[in-house]
Amino acid sequence: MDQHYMQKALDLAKLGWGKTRPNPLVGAVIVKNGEVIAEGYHHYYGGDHAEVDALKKVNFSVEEATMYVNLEPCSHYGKTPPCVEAIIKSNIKKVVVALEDPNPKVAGNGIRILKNHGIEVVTGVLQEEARKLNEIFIKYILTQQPFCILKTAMTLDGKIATYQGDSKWITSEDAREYVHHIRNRVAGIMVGISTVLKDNPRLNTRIANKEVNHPARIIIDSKLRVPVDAKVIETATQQTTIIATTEKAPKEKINQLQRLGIEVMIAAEEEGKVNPKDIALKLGQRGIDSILLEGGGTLNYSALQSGIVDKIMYFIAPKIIGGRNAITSVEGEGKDLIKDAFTVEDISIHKFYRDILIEGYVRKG
Ligand code: AOF
Ligand code: ZN
Repeated sequence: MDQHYMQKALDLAKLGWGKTRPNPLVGAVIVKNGEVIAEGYHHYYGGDHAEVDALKKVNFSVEEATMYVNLEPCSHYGKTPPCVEAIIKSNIKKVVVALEDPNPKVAGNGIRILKNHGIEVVTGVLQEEARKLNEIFIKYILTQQPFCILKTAMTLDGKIATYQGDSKWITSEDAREYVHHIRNRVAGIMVGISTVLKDNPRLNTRIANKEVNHPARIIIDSKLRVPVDAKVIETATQQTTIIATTEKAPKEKINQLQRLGIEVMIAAEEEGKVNPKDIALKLGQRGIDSILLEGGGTLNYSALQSGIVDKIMYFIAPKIIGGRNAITSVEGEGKDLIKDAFTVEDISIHKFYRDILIEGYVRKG
């Protein structure tokens, strides 16, 4: 039953997708005599924490009740008072926690304080699910660097476009719709300038009948070739647009873009190109906790090579197009030997209509 109620807490937490950043997704369920008596979740950044949201819903005693929460209750004064205080005051009997809070301000203190006040605490229920749900929060609170997801859509033979550059569409509508759910969850979406020149994309979130989060658009453009009539520039007043370039970019173009509402970020240079590691650091400082990298093959390779990629999402369509000049999902120089390959671990496979999604985590170090 513990797992059942914790799953409920995880599902409630997901209602906050796209709204709590850079704070975690947290859900809480209060159970008494085998019955759920209250549910709560963290609705938006700065709002009540899940535990307090749930406690506010009960108008009778929670003595003898158990709270299920997917993250350790906090013990610090932040935007709100510590949840452990509210829990202790409620006289709740037991708290079941999925994951210890990685936030150095909490990190085990919440659990310790609850135990010191005679509350029974059980930890580790659905821990792995809880860790995955908050993988962005965990990386960002510990490193101040964004969690980076490389997403690509390719054919069975690994191509992301035909030799003529045609790429519409490789995957089916179901898979493409899911990408908009991912965009809804991240702070930034990153592409290379060639994608802007070729596809003139909007890089926003489109989900029917839903209020969505539009991630900041991050365009890697070392020579500042972006045309001022590109869709991403024309809509810069409606959706944050960041262009990452180098010292060598022409000053007048920088000024012109800034006047149009673009944030120009100057990053360190590496062989004439923007250094992905440096841009990730600067984006982290700028408050961007997560990036969906939808770059072409060249940007994908340099991002992998620089070590900024945490997770991959490969959508694979059952199509074969061939062509030695058709670009693949990762280009660049490439590795000399198989033993040097980027290794992806903790793989999971999902199906979207006839397409397959392979997800996994890039091994570091
Ligand atoms: C949340 N929502 O439901 C829980 C959180 O910025 P503050 O003051 O709201 O505190 C944020 C920290 O509180 C967060 O980093 C995490 O350690 C802890 N728990 N945060 O935003 C919640 N339970
Ligand atoms: Zn709290």
